[in-house]
Amino acid sequence: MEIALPDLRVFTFSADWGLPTTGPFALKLLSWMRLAGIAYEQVYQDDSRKGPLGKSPWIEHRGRRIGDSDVIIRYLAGTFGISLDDGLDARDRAIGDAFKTSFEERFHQILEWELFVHPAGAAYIDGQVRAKLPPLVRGVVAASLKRHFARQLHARGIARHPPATIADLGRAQIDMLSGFLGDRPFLFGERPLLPDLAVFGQVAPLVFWPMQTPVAQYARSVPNVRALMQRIAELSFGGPQ
Ligand SMILES: N[C@@H](CCC(=O)N[C@@H](CS)C(=O)NCC(=O)O)C(=O)O
Repeated sequence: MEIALPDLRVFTFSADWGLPTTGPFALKLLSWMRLAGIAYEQVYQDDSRKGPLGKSPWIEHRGRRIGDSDVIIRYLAGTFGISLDDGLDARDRAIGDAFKTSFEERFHQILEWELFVHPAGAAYIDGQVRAKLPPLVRGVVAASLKRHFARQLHARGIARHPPATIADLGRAQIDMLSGFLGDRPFLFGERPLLPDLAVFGQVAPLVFWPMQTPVAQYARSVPNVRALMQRIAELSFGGPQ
């Protein structure tokens, strides 16, 4: 059953790579809403500074603006009576949460490094800026974006490593995911839970973007990881478009 919520607007980065948004946390949020049967209007906003926390995604609902994908999910679950109880026992729930945090905190840094710092990713971002902005401001915006993310990734830690170490760390997380998943369709069995969607948000962009960056190439080459991304994209959005 779909709950009619015409007044729920979700602000995300634009769509690309066959996905409804390029934003990893927004991708988790959108797929969670789809699977929960929550109707929403998606609004593209590529400037995360406009959000209440200065990060993407955020929502507007009945006059409230709420940032942070997890806070939004709790708010929507509470407001519309959707249970967040995934039926897991305490041990599996802890494992699921560790997966979610590992991918949203560490792997996210690797994703951003491949997207904003690796030459193939940086060329993509440059192309986006060129396509969307008038010639006069392109150069300034591209340079300031690059500076912003280089600083942020240095502060978060990942950019202090040489590229080969970053690629090793990323591949190790993909191996961990693949090893735990084995031949099951989802992390904990027959249906995707929030940890699956969190991992999907962080890994699907690399699997589906066309740039030949090292961790993306590796993630695509691991059959059960690639299949997990395909499966969740299919269930949530009818497949990568
Ligand atoms: N904990 C936040 C993280 C959101 C986040 O880091 N968003 C990134 C995009 S993936 C962002 O807006 N980055 C822009 C910036 O840091 O300037 C959530 O779950 O929504």
